[in-house]
Amino acid sequence: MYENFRCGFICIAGLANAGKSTLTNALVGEKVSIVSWRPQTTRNKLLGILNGDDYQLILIDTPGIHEAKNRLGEYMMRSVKSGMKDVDGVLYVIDAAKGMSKQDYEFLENSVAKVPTIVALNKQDAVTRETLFATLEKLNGIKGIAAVVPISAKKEENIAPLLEEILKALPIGAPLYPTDEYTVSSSRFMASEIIREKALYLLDKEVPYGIGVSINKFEEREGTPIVDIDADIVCEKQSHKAIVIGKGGEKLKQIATAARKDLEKMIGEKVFLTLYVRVKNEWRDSEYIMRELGYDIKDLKED
Ligand SMILES: Nc1nc2c(ncn2[C@@H]2O[C@H](COP(=O)(O)OP(=O)(O)OP(=O)(O)O)[C@@H](O)[C@H]2O)c(=O)[nH]1
Ligand SMILES: [Mg+2]
Repeated sequence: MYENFRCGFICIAGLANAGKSTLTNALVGEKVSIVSWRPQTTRNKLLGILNGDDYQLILIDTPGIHEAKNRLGEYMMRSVKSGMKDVDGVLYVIDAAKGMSKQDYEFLENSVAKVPTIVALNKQDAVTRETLFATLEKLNGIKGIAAVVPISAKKEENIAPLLEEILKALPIGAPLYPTDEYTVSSSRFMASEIIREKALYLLDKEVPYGIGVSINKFEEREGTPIVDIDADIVCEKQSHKAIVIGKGGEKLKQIATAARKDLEKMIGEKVFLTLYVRVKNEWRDSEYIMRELGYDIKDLKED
């Protein structure tokens, strides 16, 4: 039944803020990963599944490559490594506005030697043709790249030709996930990510980087189309707590209102969202609290 069917895993990698999650969502056609203008938005590897008539493309969105400064950063970099394990191909995303860096070269040299590697030169909408061509030229100098496709993930430009190149890397095989699903993330996890996304947008300076979210309650009220969600916004310092709450609770209210709207869209029911703010000192260096916040810390220990 599946003789001509293709199915495989493609890891999406690149520097922080390159547009990996925006591209994941554009390819899947659904919001699988949260997006923000801040680097280090994605903290876990996440699956996005695109089901076609004769293929199932399983995308692994990963955290942006950066120099880890704490245990959370180390965990994120381990997630990239683990996301690259046993994949059928790599989709490497470069921000055309930033051009090629030493880290991009290093990653690509290493990747092309191992698996089919496709490059998405992203944010073509934000640069001149000259800038775009200069980077394309540099990429041409790297031997072994399967394809380079200039795109705009945000404006959904050139996504179809990119998809065509990606599908070439998939082996013949039956689907590995149900063909009517686009993610395997739980609703609880998605809810925590949506709340974190709003915190990333609405908080300033270093505060949003130290935010974690844990869902304490996610329950449908019996006999009603209403879902109650209680969540903790965890921050790193006592002084941050006051900032997250804001004057007269205004900031927390803004975060809750924005998150509730997205949660209602995701769940398709009315949501009552209650947010609490808690301080867990320097939690980004505590494996214990990271585990409490749902980070699958065993990734940190794997090699
Ligand atoms: N102009 C422009 N901006 C884009 C494009 N794609 C993504 N962005 C923006 O770039 C920023 C980062 O996007 P993300 O998708 O979160 O980037 P990421 O690579 O997943 O980032 P990390 O998870 O932090 O590594 C956001 O502000 C996006 O709106 C694009 O094609 N054009
Ligand atoms: Mg991301």
